[in-house]
Amino acid sequence: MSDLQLRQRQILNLFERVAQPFSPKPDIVFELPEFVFPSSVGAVPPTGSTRPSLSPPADVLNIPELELVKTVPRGRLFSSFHPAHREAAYALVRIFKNAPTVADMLNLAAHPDIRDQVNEHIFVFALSAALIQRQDSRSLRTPPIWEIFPGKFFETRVRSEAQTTVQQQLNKQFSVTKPIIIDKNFAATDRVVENKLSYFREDLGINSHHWHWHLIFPVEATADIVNPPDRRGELFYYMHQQILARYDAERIANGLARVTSYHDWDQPILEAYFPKLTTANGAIHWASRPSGLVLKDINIPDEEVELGIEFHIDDLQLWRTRILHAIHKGSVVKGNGQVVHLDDKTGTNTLGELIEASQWSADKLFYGDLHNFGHIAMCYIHDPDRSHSENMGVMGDSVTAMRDPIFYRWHKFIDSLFQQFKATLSPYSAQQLTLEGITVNSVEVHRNQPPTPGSTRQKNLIITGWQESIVELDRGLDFSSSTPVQARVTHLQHEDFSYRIQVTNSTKTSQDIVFRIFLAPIKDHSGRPFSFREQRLLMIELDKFVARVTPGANLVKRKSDESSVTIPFERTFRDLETAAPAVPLAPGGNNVKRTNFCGCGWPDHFLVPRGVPNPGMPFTLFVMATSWKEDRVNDETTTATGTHSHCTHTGDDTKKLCRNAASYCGILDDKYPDKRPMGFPFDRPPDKSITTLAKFVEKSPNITTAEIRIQFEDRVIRRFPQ
Ligand SMILES: [Cu+2]
Repeated sequence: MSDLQLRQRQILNLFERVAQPFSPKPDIVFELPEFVFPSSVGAVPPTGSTRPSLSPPADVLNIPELELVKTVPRGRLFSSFHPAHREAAYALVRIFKNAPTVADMLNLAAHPDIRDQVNEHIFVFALSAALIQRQDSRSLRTPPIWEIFPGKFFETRVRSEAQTTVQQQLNKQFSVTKPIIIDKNFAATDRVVENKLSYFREDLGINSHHWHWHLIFPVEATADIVNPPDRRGELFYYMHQQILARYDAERIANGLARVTSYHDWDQPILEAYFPKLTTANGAIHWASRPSGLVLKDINIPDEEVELGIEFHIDDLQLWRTRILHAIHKGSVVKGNGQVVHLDDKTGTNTLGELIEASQWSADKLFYGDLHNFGHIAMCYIHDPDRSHSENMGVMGDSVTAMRDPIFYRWHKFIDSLFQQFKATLSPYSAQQLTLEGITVNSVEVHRNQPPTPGSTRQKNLIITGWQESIVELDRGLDFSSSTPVQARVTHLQHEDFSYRIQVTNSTKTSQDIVFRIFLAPIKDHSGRPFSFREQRLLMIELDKFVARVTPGANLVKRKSDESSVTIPFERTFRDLETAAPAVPLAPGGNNVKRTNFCGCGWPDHFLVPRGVPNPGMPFTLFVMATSWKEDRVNDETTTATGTHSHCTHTGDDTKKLCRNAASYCGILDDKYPDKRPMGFPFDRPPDKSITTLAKFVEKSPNITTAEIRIQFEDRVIRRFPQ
């Protein structure tokens, strides 16, 4: 086993059954971490090792900061929106990051005083965060979050079925185990209209994306831990805005009105959510939120099992007022009195840090903690002072928050703050919206698959349907089992397709062109066509890439699975164990940046909305060409990473190594690879005279649009072999 393979297998081993005492695999050696131990402490060194082996003794580590980490007890739920929880988690990130080498970090993580004593959710959060942030661990991969914590994704029933499966195996009743079937509507019936969207809200990839995003862009990290990632606050705005655009398209396809903002905080919340999720052998459940509850002041005392938190809904009101004041005055004031103008370059970013709020907020005392405390108020709405000793609801955890319909209503409110700021900026000028010498004549989408019998190959048609994928549960369940336990989940999928863009370059030289591809529904749920003011907020970014365009006519082709927005379905624990390491452990080389960052990205299987059955749902496909020379940030981002990488690394290669999904996730330790505001050209309201999309594009030959249809077939389609 190479050094890299050993580290990879150690990580997988550490992430197995995290709620149970650690059990190292026979062929994986963990050693006592020398750097925190006096050499006299160890036991007898195993053969071939210079350091003592881990077991026995189970000593207590001599790390004072661990006290803070353990303020969130093992077995309890963890909230990345709760300030005291975040502090505890970041104390552990710091401990991991301070380990001299990756090997030291993993050995330390395996120590009983950490692995078996620290809250399991914090353990996974901190080790995942440290693996991403350390330069020397970039080539190592973490297993999918749904296999680490199946309890955050699958209903409690699955756990008991899994136990039965294991028992049958042990009794040898069946030689081949069948996967447990997970109903995509397990949490509710279609009798409640909101639940038509369960397949979106409870999707594995969507929730995993949200967890990874918040892991990569932490709120709490201090400067010694992580520098502010480039345009972090703006990404907070844009990534969540895009979630809303995608959710709205999905709602329209299901005959529902667009999501409404939740800003009347004394009004009852009518959309209920009953998660049916548990952890810790079913002993801890995520609370349900019945219809009709109203936000109340939060006053949770410090208890042995729960860290306290106290604030009033009035505080949220006050912070909202102060933020709106800043937006309409055009500046925020820092704690030291310094005025920061909200200009068109950095204003969105400044506001993002303020609204979320992160530790890079201009003044957290004054502008408060609006978005995070909203999550907290909603996750404790059923028991705001814990007088019933109830646990939090799913809104408290970034892994589960997107399951609840209120997540989208809350974020619609958060987005409305950004939109009020965007409305203060002047509309894009003709010069910003055109590109001299480049005409985009047309765009088409083509199905890659041969047409199904009875249908003819059609252009401008995308087919969606259901795909069944296998996930493994045995590494994440709370009981030990050497028997594989698989589950079969059903999720949305689409047939692969390609874009064909006809471009004329009337200049005399070749040009590197950025192609920006968006998609938006044309009509609302009642069939009324959207005005441009409405439609621009529904524009979903599908892809952004650079291609060289030579003088004269060009045909630019691009495959749907090369998107700068998406990542492929994550590999299982078992895949990662058996896969040969793809990249060297040592830093250096471009692929270092392209490895364990991969969990962040919109799931490829949700690249396009579901659409409706035959004849399909009409969408506008929008393509804009801008100049890479003007939009590029610096020379480094033009090669192996960033937008350009999507041209140079394609097909199998990107699937194996996992590409950057830079549009929503940026690039680790690098600049966001596009100088334009995120969401350009739809991020600002247009001039008042522009009421239709046709008017918006009429003076820009570098833009073209096409009407396409997305047709949903309510059957299982096969895309990747399982
Ligand atoms: Cu979020």
